[in-house]
Amino acid sequence: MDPPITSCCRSPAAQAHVSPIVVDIDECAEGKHYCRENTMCVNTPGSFMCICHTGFIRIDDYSCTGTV
Ligand SMILES: [Ca+2]
Repeated sequence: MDPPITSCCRSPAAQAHVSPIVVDIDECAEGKHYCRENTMCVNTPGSFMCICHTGFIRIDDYSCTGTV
């Protein structure tokens, strides 16, 4: 006799529960962001943001300044 198949993940019912997973890179943690001085890198799904520190003025998407 063949032994019983012990696969947990090959039944159609199990596959139906697999949902698409957004593969995101944490650019902040991996140092792949381009945030410059006076900003804080914030990871977002598929991208990242550079947030100005409190009191600093945004120059562009990646940098802020404390002096005008
Ligand atoms: Ca990201």
